[in-house]
Amino acid sequence: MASATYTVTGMTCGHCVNAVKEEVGAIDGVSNVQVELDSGSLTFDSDQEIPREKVAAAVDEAGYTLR
Ligand SMILES: [Cu+2]
Repeated sequence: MASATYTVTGMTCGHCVNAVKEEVGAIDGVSNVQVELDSGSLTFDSDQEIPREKVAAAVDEAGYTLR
């Protein structure tokens, strides 16, 4: 089990948080996605290391940017 922490920029409300949670949670092997609106903090667990590009693509898909 691996866990990862990133920072997401561009989120302004609870809908943004949910959109990021949904897209990142859809990555194969990812669980327990936590997103904090104020800090932009994104954390999740995964059964194996998830490449940063994959996380960035999911966040981008939601409409936000991985810093
Ligand atoms: Cu929003």
